[in-house]
Amino acid sequence: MLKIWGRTTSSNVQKVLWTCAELNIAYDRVDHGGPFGGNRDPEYLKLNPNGLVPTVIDGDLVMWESNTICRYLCNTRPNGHSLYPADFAARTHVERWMDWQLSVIGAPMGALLQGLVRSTPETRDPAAIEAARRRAITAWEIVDDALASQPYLGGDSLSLAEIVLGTHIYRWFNYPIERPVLAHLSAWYDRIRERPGFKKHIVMPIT
Ligand SMILES: N[C@@H](CCC(=O)N[C@@H](CS)C(=O)NCC(=O)O)C(=O)O
Repeated sequence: MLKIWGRTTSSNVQKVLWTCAELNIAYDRVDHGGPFGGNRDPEYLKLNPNGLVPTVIDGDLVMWESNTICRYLCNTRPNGHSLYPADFAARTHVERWMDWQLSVIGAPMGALLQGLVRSTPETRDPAAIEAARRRAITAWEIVDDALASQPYLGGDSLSLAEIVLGTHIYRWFNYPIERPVLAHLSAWYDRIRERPGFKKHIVMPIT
């Protein structure tokens, strides 16, 4: 059975868990990282030299990097190509948002997490929070535009594009910040948060 190392509150673990939910993949998960610790244990570092979660083991195969893990699951499990198209051209529409999650939206959303959730009144930096909020708005406007003509980022149905952005959009709409009205983005959020996998693995206190 697939083995997943990682706490359920980690955004990168959540992607893997939501993918498993969509594809009905059974797994055995171990709480690890964050308050559970263990990331610097020598035995864990042999599996994942980054000392981060998730790490996923499938038979003899050890994997880290959550987007890679999600792609692997789609490529190897029944119905996986519903989330990650087999057609190479269609696939680019999903892949680009997976790369965009890492290269564009990840940094400002990470800064908001640090500033709004993980700081203390003494360490909070309002200017940094505001800069991150503005950078995030610019990025979410790109998603809003992309959704003007289609219900999902990859086209007509949910894909890994939504799954890797799921935690970010949940946090965006739940942080105590001012947000511009972005109608397509809101409608998309309403669509994806109906998914049982989103309700089970994404909706939870942000820590
Ligand atoms: N690029 C990596 C990033 C992994 C990562 O940063 N994981 C965070 C949690 S979201 C982590 O392990 N933080 C330390 C911890 O949870 O103990 C991936 O996508 O898997």
